[in-house]
Amino acid sequence: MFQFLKSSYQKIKGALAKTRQALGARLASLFKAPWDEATFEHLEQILYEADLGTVCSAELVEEVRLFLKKNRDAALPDLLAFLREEALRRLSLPSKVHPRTPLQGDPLIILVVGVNGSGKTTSIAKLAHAYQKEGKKVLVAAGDTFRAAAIEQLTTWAERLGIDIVKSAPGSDPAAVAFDALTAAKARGIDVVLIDTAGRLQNKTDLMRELEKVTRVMTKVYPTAPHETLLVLDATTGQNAIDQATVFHSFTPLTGIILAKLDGSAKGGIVLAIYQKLGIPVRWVGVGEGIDDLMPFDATAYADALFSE
Ligand SMILES: Nc1nc2c(ncn2[C@@H]2O[C@H](COP(=O)(O)OP(=O)(O)OP(=O)(O)O)[C@@H](O)[C@H]2O)c(=O)[nH]1
Ligand SMILES: [Mg+2]
Repeated sequence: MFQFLKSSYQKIKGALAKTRQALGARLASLFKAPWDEATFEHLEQILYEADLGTVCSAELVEEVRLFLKKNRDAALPDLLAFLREEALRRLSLPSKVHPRTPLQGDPLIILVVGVNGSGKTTSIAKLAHAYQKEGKKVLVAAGDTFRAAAIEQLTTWAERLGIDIVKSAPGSDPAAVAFDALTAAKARGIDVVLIDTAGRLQNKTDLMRELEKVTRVMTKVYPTAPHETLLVLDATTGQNAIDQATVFHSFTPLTGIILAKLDGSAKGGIVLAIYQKLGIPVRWVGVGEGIDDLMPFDATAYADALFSE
């Protein structure tokens, strides 16, 4: 797997700084007076506003209630430690989705989907770079045939990284591009194929159906493809991210999430909300616009970064 950079923990911590600051200061304010019913309501509101979702926020409040009953002298550091443990416990529950393993000798094929502007193309470039650093031969496919600029954007990244790209004319069928990319991967002995797609709103059914076709066509070249379907979510989106994940998952079964733009968000709690609701893990987090600003998701680092002073 990937070599964990020593700085990765610091980067995640940095990216969650806004969420942590918002949470930490507000959680501290709960200890200004003895806890009563209003304090618990306030706690629920704080968790909800960090995007932990209604169910997760309400459950955590009940757990904190029990914790404080048993630990009457608990102070802020104790509450934070408890919430950290609880977040980690939730993220350690078994995932409901499973990436497929490529057959012996086949490349790893990753389809990347998401709404407009969520960070798909940038995340593909970052992922390509990460795999490249592992010594893998990477090919990207410009499956966003919707706009000429989208093809150019991926071409620029491919040139900069010195990796193969398969593309077609603007307006052509994205399924055909995916098919060509897999055929090229087979011929060229590629290790990892990353397929970009056009941004689409989850309520546009025909565009969602197009994704079904893209995945169907892939199986003609590699029966087990795609091995991974990653949904890119913009961490600043809020609770609509849950709806996006639900609908995309129903059209193209997801194996994981790339949470982009965590650096600009005070709503890092969405990771917990999505895992609670759908059991789909965040696999990568985007922490900036640079090529190295993508980190493998680490639940311990995340829980630590979310709930600390
Ligand atoms: N700060 C920050 N910016 C990011 C991150 N990921 C992507 N971006 C920026 O978000 C903007 C949109 O990124 P794209 O990768 O083009 O998004 P996309 O999903 O491919 O967009 P469409 O193809 O138009 O649907 C760009 O300006 C990126 O630099 C991130 O992790 N952090
Ligand atoms: Mg794009």
